[in-house]
Amino acid sequence: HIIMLGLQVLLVIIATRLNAQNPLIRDQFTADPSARVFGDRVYVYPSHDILATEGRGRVGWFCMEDYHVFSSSNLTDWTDHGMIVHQNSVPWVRPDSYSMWAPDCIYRNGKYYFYFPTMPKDTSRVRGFTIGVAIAEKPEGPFVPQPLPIDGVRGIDPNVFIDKDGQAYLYWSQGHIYGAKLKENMVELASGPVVLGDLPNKGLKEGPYLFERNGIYYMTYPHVENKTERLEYATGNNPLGPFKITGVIMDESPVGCWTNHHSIIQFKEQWYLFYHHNDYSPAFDKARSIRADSLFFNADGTIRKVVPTYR
Ligand code: FUB
Repeated sequence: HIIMLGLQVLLVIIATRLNAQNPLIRDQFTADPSARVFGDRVYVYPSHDILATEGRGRVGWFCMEDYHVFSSSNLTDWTDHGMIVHQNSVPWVRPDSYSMWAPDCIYRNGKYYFYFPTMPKDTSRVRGFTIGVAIAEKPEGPFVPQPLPIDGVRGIDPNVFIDKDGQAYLYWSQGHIYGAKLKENMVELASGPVVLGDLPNKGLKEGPYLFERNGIYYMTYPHVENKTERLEYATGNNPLGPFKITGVIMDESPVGCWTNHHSIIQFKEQWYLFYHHNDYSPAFDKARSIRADSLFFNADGTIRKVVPTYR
């Protein structure tokens, strides 16, 4: 009896601990988590949802003015390193846009490159969203924004991948998913953008995230055909495809957050999916919270569906 009781207490503690993990950040809204392993910590670069008010953004819509970065050594205790980029600190950004949407960050040759989509003041080159870069020497900054956005890019949701041969790629979305090679300097395109045309042609696709495992390139993306986004993936032998639509990573949310946006990392031998949901704002799905769950592969390299731990 004592052993059984002890086991039950242990299970309750474990269950409480696991449940306690999501959402990851509890004192502010966060979305679109781009997770990266730098050294022995996980760094997450999310969007930072705030609530629009008259004169601050568009009421009822996404509203974001800055980015924070968070890090953890155990995926449970998170350090907020504070604000790293604000719309007012980037010379080319329209200060009244409140559109600092889903970012990404990557390490190369001693520097950290932070990519973010937002609206430019000068619409003569690009109307709508474009993508900028800020550079730091440490993952938590300070980040110095480049004076201009990346030439030749129109769209949102940047994602960067560096292949084994050192070639870097930038992906983004604008109705479809686009990809292009980046120059060694990480702030200019080295090739013209191509549409990744083998992905679903019906419904909105956005939030591309590419990773490689055992020689398979996984192009993963949120895709909405009905009401909410489903995380799907396609696989190929090359970072720019061709890709073959392969499966679903996470089903549509049954409880009404129309966006989902993710990243996938391996940390200490375990793979994880980072994503978001409107846990702390059930009535308004543009105030979101980031989450993470373990992700597993089958022997043939396909991904087992992740079932979120909604409460
Ligand atoms: O966070 C604003 C937008 O919502 C992102 O750019 C999309 O991926 C979706 O999550």
